[in-house]
Amino acid sequence: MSMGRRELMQGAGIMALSAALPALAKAQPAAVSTSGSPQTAADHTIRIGNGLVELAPDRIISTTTYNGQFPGPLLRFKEGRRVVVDIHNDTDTPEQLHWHGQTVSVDVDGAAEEGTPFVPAHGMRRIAFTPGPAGLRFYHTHLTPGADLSGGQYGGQVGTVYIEPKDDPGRHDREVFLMLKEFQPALSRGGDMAMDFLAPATRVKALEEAGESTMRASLAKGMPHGFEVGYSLFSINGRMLGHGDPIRVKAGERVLFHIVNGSATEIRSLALPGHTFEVIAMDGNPVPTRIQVPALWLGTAERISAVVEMNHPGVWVMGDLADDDRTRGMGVVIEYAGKTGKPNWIKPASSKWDYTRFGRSAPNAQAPDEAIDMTFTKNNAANRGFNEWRINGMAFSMKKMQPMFHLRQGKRYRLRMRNASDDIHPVHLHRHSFELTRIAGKPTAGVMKDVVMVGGYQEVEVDFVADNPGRTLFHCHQQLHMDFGFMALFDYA
Ligand SMILES: [Cu+2]
Repeated sequence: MSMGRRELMQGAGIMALSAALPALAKAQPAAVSTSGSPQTAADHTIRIGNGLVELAPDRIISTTTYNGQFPGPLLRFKEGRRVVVDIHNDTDTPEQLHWHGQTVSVDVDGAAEEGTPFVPAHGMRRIAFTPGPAGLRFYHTHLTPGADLSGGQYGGQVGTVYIEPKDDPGRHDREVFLMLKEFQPALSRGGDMAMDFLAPATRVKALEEAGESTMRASLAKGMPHGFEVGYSLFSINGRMLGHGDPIRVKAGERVLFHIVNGSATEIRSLALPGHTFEVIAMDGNPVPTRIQVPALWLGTAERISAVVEMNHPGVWVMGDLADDDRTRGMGVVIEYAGKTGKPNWIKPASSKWDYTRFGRSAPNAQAPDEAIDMTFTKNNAANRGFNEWRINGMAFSMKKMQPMFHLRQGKRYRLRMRNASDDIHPVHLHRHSFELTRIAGKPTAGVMKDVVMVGGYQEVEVDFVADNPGRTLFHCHQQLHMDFGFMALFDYA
């Protein structure tokens, strides 16, 4: 999936031609559901259906995909230029395709909880929208499979979106897109995910005491630990380490990596021995402070755009810090021109992941109009052996789908999130971007995101402006948490 500048320019030329077509489509309503095909051509066509993913020659899995491939096709949009997308659903299950990180309308966002119509089974929907904001976004299914680990984002319905800015400066030599994704999920009791990489590490005593005593009470009643999900196969761009083409680089090149954590449930890390990452954007949005880091950390659905200066010739493994996951596929080979041999992995010096280092330390001048408090709690093994998750004491009901929070258009809100569990929750707000304002007690400003990891027994504060009317879903992006209660709806008064 790597592309040189010249190929990119050709791609842009094709887009310019196809951009003439939507003029015909403009007379149509924003979205139509139909079992037939519309008369005019769409800019992009996505077909949801079964496909084979060859992770390695002896590791071929059958799963639901976009256009029969994994990852789904890379969709390149131009900021502000309207696109028409046909979504065909060749499966027996009504589907939702979510445009993650884009400020689109409820009608196209792709979340049943907000009221987006389903793409009917064996039917299609044509949607039209104006892409934005610029940068790295992605698209994925938005069903809640619950205990069915063949559904939702456990399968292959994930693809990258790149929205080119109106004025693309293009200072890097080339771009490489990386999709991190596990396959073959299975239920387990208790996980082994890294938990100690977030900084600051400050925990809130009251949250810890509440969470620990609730857990102790549950175990004392004889309850087992709630189910977790683990995986046996790991991949980057649909290939296990050693089974895809290496990324071929030249000494002195500056390569811009666009990395998407397409996992249903896992937090991922990524390092390239002997090199550092200059993080230029998070969740597609340029960061105020570009710093060099030895390793990247991405919660589910987080994205990072980072430049690596290729200044350490050799053949290297770029991969996850977790040895188990990397050796089972979570890596890709970086090969310098003229270098041969077995790819090398060297464990980098340990580092912490601190969102505030990418921000401004000066507090934001804009005070919020209103604050919304949220406390996250875990009800151990309470729902058929699965943990039930609650926001302010409420597990989301898919039957009622009632908004919990009411917004007024134009107001700036501060979400004060308190995590009374020991899990890290990568929480996501649909159709809006938020600004990080406080991470585990440390003030920050200027980092705009749509997913943020809230550490175990920690507090995180983010601000957002209610500037995109309609129902808006907030949820933990860990599929198992989301499906078992960790969702809430905002609506506009
Ligand atoms: Cu969660």
